[in-house]
Amino acid sequence: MGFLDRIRAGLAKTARVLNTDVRDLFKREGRHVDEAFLEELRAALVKTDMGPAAAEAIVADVDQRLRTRVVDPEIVLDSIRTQLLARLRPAEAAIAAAATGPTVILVTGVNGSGKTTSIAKLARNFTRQGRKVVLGAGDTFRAAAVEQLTMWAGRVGAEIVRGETGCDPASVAHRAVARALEGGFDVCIVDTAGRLQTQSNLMQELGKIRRVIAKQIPEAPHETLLVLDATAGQNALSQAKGFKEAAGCTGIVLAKLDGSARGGVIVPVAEQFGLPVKFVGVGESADDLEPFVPEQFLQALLEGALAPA
Ligand SMILES: Nc1nc2c(ncn2[C@@H]2O[C@H](COP(=O)(O)OP(=O)(O)O)[C@@H](O)[C@H]2O)c(=O)[nH]1
Ligand SMILES: [Mg+2]
Repeated sequence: MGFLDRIRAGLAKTARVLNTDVRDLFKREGRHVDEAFLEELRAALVKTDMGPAAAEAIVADVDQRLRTRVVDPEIVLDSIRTQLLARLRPAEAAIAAAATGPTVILVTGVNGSGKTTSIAKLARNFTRQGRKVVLGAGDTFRAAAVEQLTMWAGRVGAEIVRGETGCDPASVAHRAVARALEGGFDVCIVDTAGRLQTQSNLMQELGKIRRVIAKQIPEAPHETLLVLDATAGQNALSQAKGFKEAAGCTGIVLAKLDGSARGGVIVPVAEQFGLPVKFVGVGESADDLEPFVPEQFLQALLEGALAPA
C-alpha cells in the first residue's frame, strides 16, 4: 500500500461519517443555503470532533459565500478544506534530530494509548533508513510491557535496554542513553509506563527521566512525544494540555486513527496547544505509521464526499 492509501485507510471511518452526512446535505436538488442547511452542516462537522471553532469557521464561510443561493457542493467542500488546512498547516513538522550523536526520543501518554506500538513503528522507520536504534524499556511497571517491547525490538531490528520489573524507569533511561552513546547509535527511544496527566507524582517521574537523560546529552530528549488515542475524543484535549505543561511534550503521535470516526480531533489538539503532529498511526503493524501531511490528510478525509454512496 502506498502512502496515501494508508492514510486513506486510516481515515476511512472518519471520512465515511463526514462524507455520508455531507452527501446527505447535497441530496436535495436545488436546495438553498439557509439556517436549516447551515445547522445540518454544523452538526456533520462537529461529529468528527474537529471542535466548535473550526466547525463555526466553516459554517460562517459557507454562509458568507453561498447565503440564499443554491447549495454548491464544490464550494462547501472547498470551504471545509481551506478552513481545516489553515488550522492544520502549522501542525506539520518533521521529527527533531540531534546535530551530532544520538537523537533521544521520550514517549509518553496514558495507558493503552499506543505508546509501545508507536515506538516499534518509529524504530522500524529509522532502521529502514539504515539508522541504528536502541530502545529503552522504561515501562518497568509491568513485566509484560518489557516483553512486548523486546518482541518488537527483535522484529524491527533494534537493540533493547531493559531492567528488572519495578526498577526505577530513570535508571533504564540512563542506561539506554549510555548504550546509545557508547555504541554509536543514531536513535534512542525510551518507553514509559502509562499515566494520567492528573497524577502529579507520575508526572514528576517523567521530569526525573528527562533530567537523567539531559545529564548525558544536554539537548536531550530532542523530542518528547505524546501518544494520543484518536478514539479518545475530547479526552485527547485534556491529555494534550496536561502533558504539554507537566511533561514538556514537543509533539504528538495520533495513534489508532484507523479505528476512529473522530479523527477530526487532530484539529483542536493542534490548534489549541500549538503541538505539532509528527506522525499518525493507522494500524497495528510496524509499518502502520505515516508522517502527518495536512494536504494528504484532508484529501483522504474529503475525497469521498462527492462520490456516490
Ligand atoms: N488499530 C490500531 N491499533 C493500535 C494502533 N496503535 C496501537 N494499537 C493497539 O492498541 C493497543 C495498545 O497499544 P500499546 O502500544 O500497547 O499501548 P501503550 O499502553 O500506550 O504502550 C494494542 O493492542 C495495539 O496493537 C493503531 O495505530 N491502530
Ligand atoms: Mg506500553
